[in-house]
Amino acid sequence: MMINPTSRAVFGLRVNLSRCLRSLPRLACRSYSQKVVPLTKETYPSTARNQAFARLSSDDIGEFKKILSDKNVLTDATDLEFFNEDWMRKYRGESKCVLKPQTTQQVSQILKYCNEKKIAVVPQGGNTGLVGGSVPVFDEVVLSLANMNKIRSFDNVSGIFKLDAGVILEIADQYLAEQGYIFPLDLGAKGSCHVGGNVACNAGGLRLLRYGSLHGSVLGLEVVLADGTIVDSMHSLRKDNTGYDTKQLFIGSEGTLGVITGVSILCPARPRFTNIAFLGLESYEAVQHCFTQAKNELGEILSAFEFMDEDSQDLARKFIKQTHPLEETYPFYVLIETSGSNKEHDDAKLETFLETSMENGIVSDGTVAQDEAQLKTLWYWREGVSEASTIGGGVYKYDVSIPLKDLYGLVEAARERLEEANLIGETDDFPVLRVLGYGHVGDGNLHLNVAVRRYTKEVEKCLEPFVYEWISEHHGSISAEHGLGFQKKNYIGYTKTENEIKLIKQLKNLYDPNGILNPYKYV
Ligand code: FAD
Ligand code: 2HG
Ligand code: ZN
Repeated sequence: MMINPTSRAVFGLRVNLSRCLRSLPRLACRSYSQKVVPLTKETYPSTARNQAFARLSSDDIGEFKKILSDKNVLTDATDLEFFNEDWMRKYRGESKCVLKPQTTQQVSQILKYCNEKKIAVVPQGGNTGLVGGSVPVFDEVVLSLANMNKIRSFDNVSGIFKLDAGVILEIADQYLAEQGYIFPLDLGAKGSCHVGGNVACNAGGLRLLRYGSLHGSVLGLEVVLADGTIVDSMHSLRKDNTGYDTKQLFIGSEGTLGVITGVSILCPARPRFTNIAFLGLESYEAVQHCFTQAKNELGEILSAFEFMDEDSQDLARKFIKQTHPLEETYPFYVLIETSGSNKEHDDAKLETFLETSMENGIVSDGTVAQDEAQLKTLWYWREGVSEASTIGGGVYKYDVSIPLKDLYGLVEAARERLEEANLIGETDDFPVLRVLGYGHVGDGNLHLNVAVRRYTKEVEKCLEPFVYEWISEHHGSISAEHGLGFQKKNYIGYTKTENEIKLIKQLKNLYDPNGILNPYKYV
């Protein structure tokens, strides 16, 4: 999108962004060049297999083949690899069977059978989750929603969209774009993750600031319970005050309460004009001032406010291997997106905001996208950090909510602790390569990434429970958007009270008395 040329003068667009556009790597794809990921049961031996769960027999496979066609029951070791291993290459299970149902009825039959036989099941979407929740810990059966990928209906007056849980987020959004609408969630893994997976972990993403949480936009769900019961609440109502709002329980339940097979979601009209500014700032203080000013001056057109520190951009430079949008380096960077319906109005607002922030010294440098391609490129320097963090071979990821004033303090504290322990350095002798901080300032959500050359117990012990204690002391949450999964199952107490945890356990027992759904995770 073009912005008024005068703002270019303010910002001195020094970099020819079109140079950055060549061969950007696709987001959320994985490299299999590294050595084999150790089994989770070996890395975390304190978690024992629940012997109440049955071992899969050839009779069970036969039963599954009666429910599904042969090609949708995977048992070949090579076919199973992707489903057993998580995106970070940190967790690996040893499931012997992946089931790929095509209908809700088939999901129901599978779960009914597994519940009766006490066969543990891991529901899986695009397998892009970042807490080890989407892969088996031991020999659980994987129930992949990948074949449930049909769009069911779209109402272009109300914006209500109904679709199967296995539709890939980007495909859902492309469909809506053709109708002049937008999916109210966007994230770096959009090319691989499923809308059902997004709902299951209550993903936040890059525009929560504008469109709010899935707890608000999801209007209804179709869910299959552990015993095979199909609960159809695919409603089309924005307002419904009858009884408990049970769908909310499944949003963020990470596959522990039921399998989501359908989603009904309210989608807003697609903004017609979008601007992106990518700014360099001297301090975290300046980032906070910039946010306040953006809210005040951009108001209703502000649709994203993201920040990145220099370490995160330095790894992104190494990963993306293109020229950075800003020539100079800065301790912090901010990406601001505006979206609206009146180009002149939006451009004028952004220009005033940029001029004021430069004049009062909050922002030191910046660039604005001039067209759609540059817009994507600037976003890539933010979205690509998640993948860039894996460049050394592994990464410890923490996604936290902390009151804004303390947000970056966690990155500094973690860095200091790793330095004191002599675990971080430029050469291969050190396990830790870099400590990165970035995230959704607009939502008070920090991503602390510790990029490592190898996963080691020494680093993990240095970080955990230290990170969780720090968050708790600063009145934060140990998960802002990625959930608990396997990684944080022992740490929920740092955020939730004893009675809250008791309630969660009671609900789990009620919905899944045999505990077959996604065991060893959550709590
Ligand atoms: P999976 O990874 O397959 O599963 C995630 C969890 O949900 C698991 O516990 C699984 O058992 C359960 N599950 C999956 N499908 C179902 C279902 N149909 N029914 C019941 N349970 C199910 N997250 C954010 O919140 N914001 C971001 O900005 C963001 N950016 C990301 C960027 C990258 C590059 C990557 C790799 C991940 C990112 N994530 C982000 C993590 C994020 O949670 C996921 O990408 C996405 O929401 C998971 O969807 P999925 O289909 O891959 O689910
Ligand atoms: C993001 O905001 C995602 O980019 C992923 O939530 C963060 O990889 C991460 O730690
Ligand atoms: Zn995020």
